[in-house]
Amino acid sequence: MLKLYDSRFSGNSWKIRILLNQLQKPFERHTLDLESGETKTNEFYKLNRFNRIPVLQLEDGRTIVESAAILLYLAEGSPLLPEDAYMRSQVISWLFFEQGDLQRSIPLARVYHIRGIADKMSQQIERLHADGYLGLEKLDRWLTTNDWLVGGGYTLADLALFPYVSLAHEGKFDMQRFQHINSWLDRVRSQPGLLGIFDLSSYQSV
Ligand SMILES: N[C@@H](CCC(=O)N[C@@H](CS)C(=O)NCC(=O)O)C(=O)O
Repeated sequence: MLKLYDSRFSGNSWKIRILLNQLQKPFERHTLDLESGETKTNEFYKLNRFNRIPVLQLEDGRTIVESAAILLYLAEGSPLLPEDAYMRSQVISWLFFEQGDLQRSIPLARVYHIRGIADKMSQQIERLHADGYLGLEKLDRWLTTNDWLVGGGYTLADLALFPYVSLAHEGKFDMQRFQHINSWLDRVRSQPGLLGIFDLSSYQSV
């Protein structure tokens, strides 16, 4: 059976659980505690050379690291990842955008607030907000004329951007500014099998 190494609050891991649930693939969930350093061990290094989650371990023991790579692997052959090379490239470009333009700013601002160290980190948070807003503005602009990120319906691109964009308010991003993003988030939330971050997948065995 597939094994997913994740943590409770991780948006990157949430992406993978949504996809596994939507594809109805059973998996074993191994939830690690990041604050106590469970990803920093030599043992965990054998699973992920970057010492972080999420990690997907295949039945034969091989691992896939980086959430975008895991999503692409799992979605292969499903309607969420177009077969047509051009349409597929459009999905992949959003995955790169998520990693390059949203991935540091939103998760870090959120983590500082969740861990109660936002006051101490206020200067860093200001910079993260400035950076994150640039990405969110680009996304909102696209959504003024498009209901979905690629083509006429929900794809892996929407799934990949949904977790951290929907969590941005936890990093005190003012999401009231982005009405097109908010409508898109509602459309994504209404997709079958879209789990909440703390929901348990019905396809999970442990
Ligand atoms: N680019 C990576 C980022 C993964 C990442 O930042 N993981 C975080 C949790 S969401 C983590 O393991 N942090 C612990 C650490 O880096 O020590 C991905 O998309 O999978």
